[in-house]
Amino acid sequence: MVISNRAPFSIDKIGEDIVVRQSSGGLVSALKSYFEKKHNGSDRFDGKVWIGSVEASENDWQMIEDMGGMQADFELVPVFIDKEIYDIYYNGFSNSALWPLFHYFPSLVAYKKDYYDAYVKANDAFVEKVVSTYREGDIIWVHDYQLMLLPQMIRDRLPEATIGFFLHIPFPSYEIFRLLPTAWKKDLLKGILGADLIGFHTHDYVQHFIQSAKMILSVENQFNNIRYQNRLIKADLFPIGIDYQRFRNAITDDVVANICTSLEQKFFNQKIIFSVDRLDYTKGLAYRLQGFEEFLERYPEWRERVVFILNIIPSREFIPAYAERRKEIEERVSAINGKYSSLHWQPLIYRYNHLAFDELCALYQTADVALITPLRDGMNLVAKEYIASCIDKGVLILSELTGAASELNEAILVNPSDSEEVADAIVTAMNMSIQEQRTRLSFMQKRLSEYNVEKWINDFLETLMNTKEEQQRQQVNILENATIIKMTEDFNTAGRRCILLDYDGTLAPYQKLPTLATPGKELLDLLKQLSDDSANEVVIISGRDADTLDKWLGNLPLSLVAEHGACIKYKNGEWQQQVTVSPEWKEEIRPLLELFVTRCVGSFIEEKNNTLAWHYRNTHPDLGFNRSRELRNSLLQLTTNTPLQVIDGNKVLEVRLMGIDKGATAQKLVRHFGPDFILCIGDDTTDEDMFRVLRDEAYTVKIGSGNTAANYTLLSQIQVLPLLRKFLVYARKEHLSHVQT
Ligand code: GDG
Repeated sequence: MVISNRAPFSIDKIGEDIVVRQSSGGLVSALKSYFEKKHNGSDRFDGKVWIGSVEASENDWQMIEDMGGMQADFELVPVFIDKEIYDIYYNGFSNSALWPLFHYFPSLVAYKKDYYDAYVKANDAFVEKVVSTYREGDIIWVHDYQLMLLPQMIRDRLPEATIGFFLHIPFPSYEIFRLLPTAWKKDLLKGILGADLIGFHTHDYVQHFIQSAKMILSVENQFNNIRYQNRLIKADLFPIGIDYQRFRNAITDDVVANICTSLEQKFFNQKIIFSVDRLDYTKGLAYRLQGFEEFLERYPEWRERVVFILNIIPSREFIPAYAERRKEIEERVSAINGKYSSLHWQPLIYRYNHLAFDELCALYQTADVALITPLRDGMNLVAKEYIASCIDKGVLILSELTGAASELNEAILVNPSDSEEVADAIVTAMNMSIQEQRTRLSFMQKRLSEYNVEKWINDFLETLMNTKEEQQRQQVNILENATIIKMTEDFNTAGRRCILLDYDGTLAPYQKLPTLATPGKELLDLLKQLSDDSANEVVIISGRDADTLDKWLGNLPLSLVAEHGACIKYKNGEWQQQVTVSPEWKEEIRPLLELFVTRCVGSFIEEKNNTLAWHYRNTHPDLGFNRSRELRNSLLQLTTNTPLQVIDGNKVLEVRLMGIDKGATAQKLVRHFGPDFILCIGDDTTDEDMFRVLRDEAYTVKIGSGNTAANYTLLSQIQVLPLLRKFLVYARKEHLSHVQT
C-alpha cells in the first residue's frame, strides 16, 4: 500500500465523460517497474494499492466506477476530503507551516490552530481508508510531510502492521523544529515514530530527526536504532534515485532529437545555461538571477555568447507568499534583459509554464550548464536528471544546500545566496575542458545508474522488512496472565518464599533526584502485608546506601541490602558490612567525578558508604552520554589493577569494590533462607546479575523493554505493585477457603 497526499491520477471532464489517467514519471513509473520484476521467480506482492486524495467528489467517483473504472497499474483507493478542510490542510498547515519551516524559512510560517486541526482531520480521513483496505501481512508505505501523523494513527488501529515512512523534504535541525508549538511538535514526532522504518534523503536529516526526538520525546537511541514505546524503530538515509534508463532512452528518441536540433540551430555559437523549478521561495530564483547578472556584469566578454533559459513551473498560486514571488522574478528578468540585451541577443529566455517531457529532455541534452541553486531542497531530482541526460558534455552547478549535493560531489558546488560565487562558478563551467566535463560526468552517471529509483525502493522495502524481523527477534517474553496465575499457585503451595525486590525503577519510579523517590503509603502497606506473612522473606535489594533504606523501610519486618550487597541487614537484625576496606580509594576517584560534574550541567555525585556514583539522568541526553563515555574511559584507566570496578547503570556510572554485586548477594540470600519459591524483580543493568544467577530456580521479572536475562518482562514500573498485590489476594482467598473447610 503506497500512501501519498495526492493519488498519481488526473481526472478530467471531457464533455459528459470523465477521464481518469494515471500520471507518469517519478515514483509512479519506478514503483510500476519494481512491481513488474519477479522476485525469485514469482511476484513478491499479490496486490498493489495506492491510497491518495483525488480531485473528484464521491458522486463523480461513483460515475467513474459505474463506467467501468479505469486502466491502471495500481488499485486506486480514493480519499475524499471536504474541500474546505483540504484547502487549509494542504495550502494551510502543509504548505504555509511545515513547508517553510522545514526549508528554513521560519519567518514565513503561519502558526494557525485551525490549520493544524484541518491537518489532523485530513490525516484521519486517510487512516479510515487504510484500515478498511488493509489485509494482514500488507506492507504500508506512507509518503511525505502532508501525512506525518498517519503512521501512528495507523499503528493505533493496526498495532502489528508493517509501516514505512519517507520524508521527501529536509528534516530541519532541532533549533528550527522546536519553533513549532509544543503539542504539535510532539504529535508530529509521535506520528512519524508510529512507523517501523523512517527514511530520509541525507545523513544530516536523519541526525536532525533523531536529535529532535531525543530532545522532545526523550527517546533512547543507539546510532540509527530508536527505542520508543517498547518498539525498535529505524531511521536511515535512502537518497532517492531517478529512473535513469528513461532519460538515457530519450537520447535516441526522434522527437527529442528534433527539438535538440532546433535548439542548437537557434542558439548557434552560444552556450546554453538552463534551469527548471517550481515557483517557490526555496528555489532561490531571485539569488540565481542576481548571480547571473553579476556574471554578465563582471565578465562582459561572455555577453552575446551565452543564453540562460529559465523555466518556472506554476505552483501553489493560492498561497500569497508564492504569488508575490512571481511578480518579483518577472520584474528582475525584465530588468536584466532590458539592461544587457542587444539588437541580436537577449540574455534571458523566461518561461512560466509546464514543459512537455520531450522538451524537458531536449533541454537537458542541449544545455552546456545546468544552474540548480535552491536555498534548500530535500534532494532535487532535476540535478540528477540533467546528469543522466548529458551525452558528452555538460556541467552542473549545484547548490550545496540540496540533498543531491551530498551525492554529486563532482558538480561545482556553490552557496546559492553568494552571487559572486555563482558568477565565478558560471565562468569556471564555461571554461571547463570537455575532457574534464566528461570525467566528472562519468563518475556521477555511474553512481546514478547504479542507485536508481528502483534500487531505492528495493532498499527501503528490504530494510523495512528486516526491521520487522529484527523487532520480532528482540521481542521479550511479556509476563502474561496465564504465567501470573501459575506463579501465584506456586507461591501458595510453597512453604517458604523469598521475594527479592529492587527499589528504584521497580518499587518506585525514578525521580529527578534520588532523595525524592520516597516510598508512598500504598507501597509501604503492600510491603508490610507481604512481609507480615511469616512464610515470606521479603528482601529489598538496592544500590542505595544503608541510611536511606533504614530511614524509608527500616520499620518493616523485611531484610535490606544496601549498595548492591556491600551491607546487609537481615529481618530484625543489625546492619553487617560485607567488606572491610578503608574508604581512602574515594579520595582518588572523587576529584575526577567532580571534574565531570562541572563539565556536564545537570549531572551530580551520589556518595554511599562503599560506592561513588555519577548520575547523568538530568543532563542534555547527548552531552550526558558522551561525557559518560569519556568518564568511563578515565575511570577504567584509573581503576586498573585495583580492587575497584566501574559499573555502567541506567544513566549512572558507579565505582565500587569488586566482587560485590546483586548476583553474588542474591545467591548468598537464597542459600541463607532456603526457599522453595523465589520471585526476583528489577529493572537496571545491575539487576541482570541477579537474573543470571537465579533464572533456573526463580521467577525473574525485568521491568522495562530491552534485552534481559530475566525469564519475563513487565513493560512498565506501574505494573509492579498490582502484580505484588495479586499474591496478597491469592493468599487471602486460599486462607478463606481453608477456614471454610
Ligand atoms: C520533493 C522534494 C525531492 C519539473 N518541471 C517539469 C517536470 N518536472 C519534474 C522534474 C523532476 C520533478 O518534476 C521535480 O523534482 P523535485 O526534486 O523538485 O521533486 P518534487 O516532487 O517536486 O519535490 C525534493 C523530491 O520530492 C523527491 O524526493 O527531490 O527535494 O521537494 O522529476 O523532471 N517535468 C515535466 N515538465 C515540467 O515542466 N515533464
